[in-house]
Amino acid sequence: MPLWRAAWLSFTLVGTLALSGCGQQSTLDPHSEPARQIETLWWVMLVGSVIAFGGACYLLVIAWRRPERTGLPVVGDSPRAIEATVAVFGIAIPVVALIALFVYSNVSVIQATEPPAPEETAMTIEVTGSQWWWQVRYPGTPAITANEIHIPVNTRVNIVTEAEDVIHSFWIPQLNRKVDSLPGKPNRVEIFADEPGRYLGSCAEFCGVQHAQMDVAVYADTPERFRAWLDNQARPRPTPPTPLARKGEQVFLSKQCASCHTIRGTSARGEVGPDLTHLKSRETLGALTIPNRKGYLAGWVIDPQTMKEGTKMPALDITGPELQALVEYLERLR
Ligand code: HEC
Ligand SMILES: [Cu+2]
Repeated sequence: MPLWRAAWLSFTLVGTLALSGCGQQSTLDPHSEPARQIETLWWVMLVGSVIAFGGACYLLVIAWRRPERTGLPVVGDSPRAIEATVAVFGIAIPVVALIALFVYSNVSVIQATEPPAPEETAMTIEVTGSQWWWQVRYPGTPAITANEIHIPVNTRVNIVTEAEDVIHSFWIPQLNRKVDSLPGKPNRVEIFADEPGRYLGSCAEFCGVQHAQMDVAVYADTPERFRAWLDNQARPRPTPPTPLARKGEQVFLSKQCASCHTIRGTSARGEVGPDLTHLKSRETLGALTIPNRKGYLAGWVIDPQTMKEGTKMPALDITGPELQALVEYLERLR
């Protein structure tokens, strides 16, 4: 294969691989100042490594095409010149480059992405990772939800993250750096979004079978929408409006559901699974695994293990009419 074809083929392959990493969870589409700093660092490192790699490839190609030639191009073959070249390219340039990168990333990027003092941010949200979902609390209000974090747009928000069981990691690439969620040791990160929208993240530390389906979404809303959302989340569950929904609540409270889930306004106080008080206000179920629509919800309740294999919610013995009532009830939890 001629050289140019080999070069073109590898360029295409590498390009395809690189682009397949692009999507919504991209560091290269930043929506906050810290995320922009991280993006700049990414480009600086890419350009630097392309120059270094390109130089090395150039020398290899020269050596390969002119095997009969002795010494180095330009430098020639005097031993002193060769030693000096090795010293410059093998020691001086790498040392300078690494020190420069160290100083730049530590002084500039790490500082910029460091969490500010909590009193400098408008609000705090507590995010706790469990196998395999995220609990989201708004301290100072009774609001508790799961996997879908709402924040006001253009507002600095202090995230305090911990884990319930094993180590997880919280990362919204478009908004800021990654922080580990550790059992018993809270970590903080600021999130800020400069535009309304949905910003996706995933658990970024392997944490067991369903690590790959432990996603999280940040919704940046206008301040009014956010206020309305939070006020609603803080309320107890809406009273079941129909007889079937009332029956559903009875089923929920008499089955094991209530020992794992909380529904504020009822006697259900379980803390193993997500708070379901306003379940229907979420767009997804099972940490963004399935859409929150009636059919999926019924499927989840009757057979969670098929929807998300290994999930900590067991399949319970539920009859058809009980399932119907349960779904009617859960669908009303807005
Ligand atoms: C042993 C504890 C346990 C029991 C019992 C249990 N669940 Fe769950 N449930 C969980 C856990 C844990 C999750 C989170 C699963 C995940 O995302 O991996 C969950 C998730 C859910 C969700 C999705 C919530 C969301 O926002 O993603 C619904 C709905 C739900 N359970 C309803 C029920 C109902 C109805 C019952 C009773 C028939 C029930 N659960 C019984 C532990 C339990
Ligand atoms: Cu994980």
